[in-house]
Amino acid sequence: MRRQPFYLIPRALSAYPLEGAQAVGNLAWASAFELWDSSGTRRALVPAAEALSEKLYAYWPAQDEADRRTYGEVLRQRFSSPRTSVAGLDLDRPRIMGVVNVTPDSFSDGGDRFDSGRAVADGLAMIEAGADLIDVGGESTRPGAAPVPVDEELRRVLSVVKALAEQGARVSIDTRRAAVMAEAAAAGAAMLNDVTALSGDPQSLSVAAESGLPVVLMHMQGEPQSMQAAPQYDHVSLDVFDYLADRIAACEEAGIPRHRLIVDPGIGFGKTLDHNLRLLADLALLHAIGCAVLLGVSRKSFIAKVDGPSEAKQRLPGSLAAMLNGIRQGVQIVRVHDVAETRQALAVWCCMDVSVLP
Ligand code: 7PM
Repeated sequence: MRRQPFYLIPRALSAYPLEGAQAVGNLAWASAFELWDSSGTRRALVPAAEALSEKLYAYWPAQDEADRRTYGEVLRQRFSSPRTSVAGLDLDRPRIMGVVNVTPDSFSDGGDRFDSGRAVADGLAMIEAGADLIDVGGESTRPGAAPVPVDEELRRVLSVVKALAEQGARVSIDTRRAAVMAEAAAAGAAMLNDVTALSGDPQSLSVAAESGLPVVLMHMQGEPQSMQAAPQYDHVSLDVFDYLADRIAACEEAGIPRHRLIVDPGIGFGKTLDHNLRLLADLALLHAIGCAVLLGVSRKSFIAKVDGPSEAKQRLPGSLAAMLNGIRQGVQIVRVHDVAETRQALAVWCCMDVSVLP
């Protein structure tokens, strides 16, 4: 049995409000919804006006009339509630998060000295190229990656976070460790980004609450070392939705208000190709959680599985295509390695939005 009485997956998405369309987040409108019930069965595809009206309840047994009505009202509010700003960034348009990995593949001499000066320079170049945020990570979470000791992770990231923050950059720290979150916040980080959605360290919920910073809660099934062995889901989009909804509830209980939380489906984190493609097709479902949505598809291996073998740096066209699929579904933040190319793709995509044309 699933956790929600029903699920409405937004369909027929557009960048402007057609008659009867329902806002899904603040950057997209849905003119139809696919209805799924709590057993994970697809029930119908209906116009938005019908999906968010009393007619919706015709699809569910009478005995939970009150639950349906309450949940229907909750869903309407969650879809429509304003997504204002995070880390001082107004979410009135898609925002770019540039990735700075301070991990062995970024080591200049391949030894155990990494080049923090180069990491800072890369971050500043990304800001110049149009990044609104810089995500700094010291522990590779690629499939098969071994954990990095905390003090090694701190040694890698703190000087980079501090230097970038001092230059006025909005820095996000990509870590699952409470100690790294606390130190990075003290060094000037403006956002926490946790691939374990604050479940990977017993202290991280309290540290995140204490920090006052916005937090990206990402879905991952299993651990990086083994997550790609045999990913299993009943229905991947509904399962990821339920997990993120549970993590939001845990954060609210720990004193982190919903408006400081951002959700992320975790493409590539314990998912097969089919799971990743289904999540990308159903992304707009996540707006029903009522938080901003972040998407990370940049250079990920699903692109090579779709188009044929390629090195990470040869996956820019696929990265841009998957990123724009997210933008069409109202995603507010995209996590990318290629900032200038992403900025140009977004500029062209957004300028054809009829709501801005004269
Ligand atoms: C496989 C390939 C796994 C690449 C991980 C990666 C995300 C992230 C990373 C993401 C958020 C990489 C990533 N991916 N944080 N950190 N969302 N919030 O880019 O999708 O190397 S690591």
